[in-house]
Amino acid sequence: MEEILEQIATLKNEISAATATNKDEIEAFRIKYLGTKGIVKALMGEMKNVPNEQKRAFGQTMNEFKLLVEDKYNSLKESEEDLENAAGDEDLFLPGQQIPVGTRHPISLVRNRIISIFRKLGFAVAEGPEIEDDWHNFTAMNLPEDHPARDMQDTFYIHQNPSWLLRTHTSSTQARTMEKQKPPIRIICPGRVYRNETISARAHCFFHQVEGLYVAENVSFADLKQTLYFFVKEMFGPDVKIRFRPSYFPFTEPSAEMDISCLICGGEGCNVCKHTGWVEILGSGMVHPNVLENFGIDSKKYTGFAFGMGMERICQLKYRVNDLRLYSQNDLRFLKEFSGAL
Ligand code: 2NL
Repeated sequence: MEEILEQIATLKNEISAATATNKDEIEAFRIKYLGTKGIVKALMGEMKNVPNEQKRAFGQTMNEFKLLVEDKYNSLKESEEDLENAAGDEDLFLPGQQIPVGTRHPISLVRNRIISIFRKLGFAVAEGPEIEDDWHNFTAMNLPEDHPARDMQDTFYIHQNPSWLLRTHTSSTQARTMEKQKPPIRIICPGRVYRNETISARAHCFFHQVEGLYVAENVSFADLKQTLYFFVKEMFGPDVKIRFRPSYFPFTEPSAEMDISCLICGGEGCNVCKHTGWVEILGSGMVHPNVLENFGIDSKKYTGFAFGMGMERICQLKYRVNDLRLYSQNDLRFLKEFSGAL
């Protein structure tokens, strides 16, 4: 009897320590302990050799031992099933389904680039409404009602209230800044503007403009030239050349248009520059004293320069887009062309 009890104690330790990593090992455990020729059966068979007065105690020990073996067997089976489920057809470590990411619109690419270039020079970004009143869009910009230059900027009027219109340039946003803020003012205004035009490859009823404004004491035309020269070198590379041609805008005096050397032919002459070696990229000038005075800015004390450019034009030169309509047709073949662009 003593011997068997010792044997059972050893077996108990063995069973507690037992492990199984697959079905075969679990089955081997079952056969070894619970099988018809297994240890539990064999020990039970010892009952006949146990003296009568100890049979009861031995029976109890054997029942406990059998329960222990069965518990262990069940827990081995459970942990194996857990493992199997985790490694089943739901592999949580597989990569997810790829979500296709879009590309940035070329106008957005150009706008972001322009903003980051002017930010280096201390220009803040100002934004304003696309629906404007006559004052901010025209009159305050030195374009009185009967001014012939208004014809060039014919736009769309709001039916219910014709004193509201769709802005023709982002000057209106610069106007709103001058209303609120005293000089020094150094801002750029990117945004969508509208014109009443028949849609073609070279004209559209809306486009995207960036205007810039710098008003402070002693701002000169030299500042204007240096600022814009810095801009085109950052935008188009260090070898680009610039030239200014006299021009006319009601809101600037003097006014000038700026050309850059043709990037396609390097100045040799090609179709893009119409064999002149130069392409126009923006309009600019010194802010007209009337415009400053319209906002209570003393034009004797302060001067300023301003400029305006079409982002579509910059985009056309940078990415060779030759039809304005492409920008708003949402043709994926066109948009995907810009997936690698910066
Ligand atoms: C162009 C030309 C220009 C301005 C815009 C401006 C703004 C204020 C005062 C004076 Cl607040 N001028 N803006 C000046 C010259 C040209 O735009 O070709 N835009 C697409």
